[in-house]
Amino acid sequence: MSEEVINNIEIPKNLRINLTSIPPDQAGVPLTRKRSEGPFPRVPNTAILSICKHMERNGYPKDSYDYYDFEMLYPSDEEVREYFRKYRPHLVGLSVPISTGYSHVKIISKIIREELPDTLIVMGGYLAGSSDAVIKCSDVDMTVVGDGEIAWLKICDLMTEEQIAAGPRNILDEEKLKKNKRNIFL
Ligand code: B12
Repeated sequence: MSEEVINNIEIPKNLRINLTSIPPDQAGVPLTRKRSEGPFPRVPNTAILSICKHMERNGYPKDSYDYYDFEMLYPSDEEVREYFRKYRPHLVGLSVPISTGYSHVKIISKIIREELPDTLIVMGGYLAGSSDAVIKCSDVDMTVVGDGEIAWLKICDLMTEEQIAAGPRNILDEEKLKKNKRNIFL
């Protein structure tokens, strides 16, 4: 069991975290042109860049997470399924900067849940203003409202080797959450 120890937090070597950008377009409506064909350079999802930087600052190595730029790539449902089937993240963070991304959240979270029943799916961004609807009507497990860097890091820190073995979604167990000293609710 070789683990890196940085700032008293043991980061499992096999930890796989995914961050996915969700676009504002309605799911099922094809794009009129590729994102790369637009007249202006495209800025990647700033929230994900900021969250990744925060993880990096706190000792998470680059090979512990992957940024899936769904917004840029605009893959088909089958390609999304293939990506998650191959990468098999323990923790997924969907970033929805514009609330109209809801239809994509429903579809993508369903695909992830079908492929990875034990994976914890978290959602952040402006759509978190409608957290009740998201939690009730999609396969998202948990939402983060407001700035996400600190909350996200706390969720990542919960992904210990034991937690991964027990199933990352097990942290949703109320009793375990109460016992957990690193409270994720800010
Ligand atoms: C910069 C910006 C843009 C840039 C985006 C650059 C980029 N690619 O990221 C550009 C100019 C491209 C843009 C375009 C648009 N934008 Co804009 N934009 C903003 C602005 C001014 C700042 C957003 C930002 O980058 N913040 C800095 C980052 C670091 O923080 P953040 O995005 O807030 O994310 C934090 C949290 O939300 C959370 N979080 C986010 N994702 C996740 C994921 C996880 C897992 C977790 C845990 C947390 C988390 O943590 C993050 C870090 O603290 C906001 C207004 C504002 N002041 O917030 C409007 C805003 C987001 N935009 C808005 C809109 C409507 C649009 C457009 C639809 C406009 C249009 N008609 O074309 C387009 C859509 C473009 C697109 N493809 O998504 C609205 C969204 C309204 C809503 N409630 O849905 C906002 C709120 C402005 C407004 N008040 O109307 N935008």
